Amino acid sequence: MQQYQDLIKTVLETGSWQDNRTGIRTLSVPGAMMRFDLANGNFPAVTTKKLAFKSVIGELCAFLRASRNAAEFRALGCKVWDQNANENAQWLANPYREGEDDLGPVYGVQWRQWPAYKLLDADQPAQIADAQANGFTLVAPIVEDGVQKVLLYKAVDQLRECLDTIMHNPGSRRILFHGWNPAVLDAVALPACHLLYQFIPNASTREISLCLYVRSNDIGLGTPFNIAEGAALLHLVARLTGYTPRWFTYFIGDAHIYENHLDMVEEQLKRTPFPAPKFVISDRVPDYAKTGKYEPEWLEKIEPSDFSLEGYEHHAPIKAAMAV
Ligand code: THF
Repeated sequence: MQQYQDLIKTVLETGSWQDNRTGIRTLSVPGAMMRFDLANGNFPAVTTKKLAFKSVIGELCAFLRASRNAAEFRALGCKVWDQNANENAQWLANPYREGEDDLGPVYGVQWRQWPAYKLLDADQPAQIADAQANGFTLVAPIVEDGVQKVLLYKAVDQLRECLDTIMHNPGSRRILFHGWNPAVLDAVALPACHLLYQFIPNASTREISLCLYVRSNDIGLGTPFNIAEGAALLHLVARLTGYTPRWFTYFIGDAHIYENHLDMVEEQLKRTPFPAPKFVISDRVPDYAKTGKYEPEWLEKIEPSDFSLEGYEHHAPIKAAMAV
């Protein structure tokens, strides 16, 4: 993955020191982009150290199941949420934290169950009926400034709606889901870092691409993880909708290297990247291109063992501490 090497170089050569919430300063660059071609099963795994692939896939499975609890991430093979759940003093004191291992309504909850409310005038029956036809349920009547209103609620499965649109309206340029919900920022262990996912299918080439925006990215630890996760998600969505994964474009807002990761990234620059491995999804997972049967419920049914890498050549693992 030459592009990861280039990103490290750019930050080392042009970055500025910055203070942040963690107390460990970073070398930061405002704005970066990488673009990976996933044709032929190519998978953008970092090779200049060992990628914790099982952990990446465990995290993705937990997100797909709308998990908000670090114990569930651990059960799926991913330990990287333990510290954010149980070691951040601010979060420990947050009244929204529901006990040991709770993370609040993070990523997957927003992907699969974004809480949506409508407050409609009671004398607008057509609006109320339309909302109900679209899955909103009546929560309560409310009087606001002397006007009778009704409050309606729906948990929006943004990701499922993306798949439905890929199936039924692939020319849409609105096939996206968002992790940044301003209404819950006060109630999560960590506001979403990778937060905007846009799928771009092409009905004539039968290829599907993904643009991902990450507001803040820890290049030493988070970037390899999040690149792999986005690519795995694109492969899965492609499988379930009958497309071939193609371009994965990865945009970063604040791209930074923590001061205590400098030795690690400098060591990685001395290493020569290996060719990309192939990504394999088990035969258990239906391939729409072969079955012609649309089965989006596999988003939740997927197990970590359904994903693997073939021919993954990499340099020795490097351990590094996560800033909390
Ligand atoms: N906080 C910080 N400081 N950096 C991040 O990248 C980050 N995340 C998530 C939330 N908070 C963050 C957590 N994701 C690792 C990987 C991803 C993380 C956090 C930590 C990590 O330590 N990776 C090691 C070992 C992983 C393992 O063995 O399971 C690695 O070598 O990759 C950004 O999403």
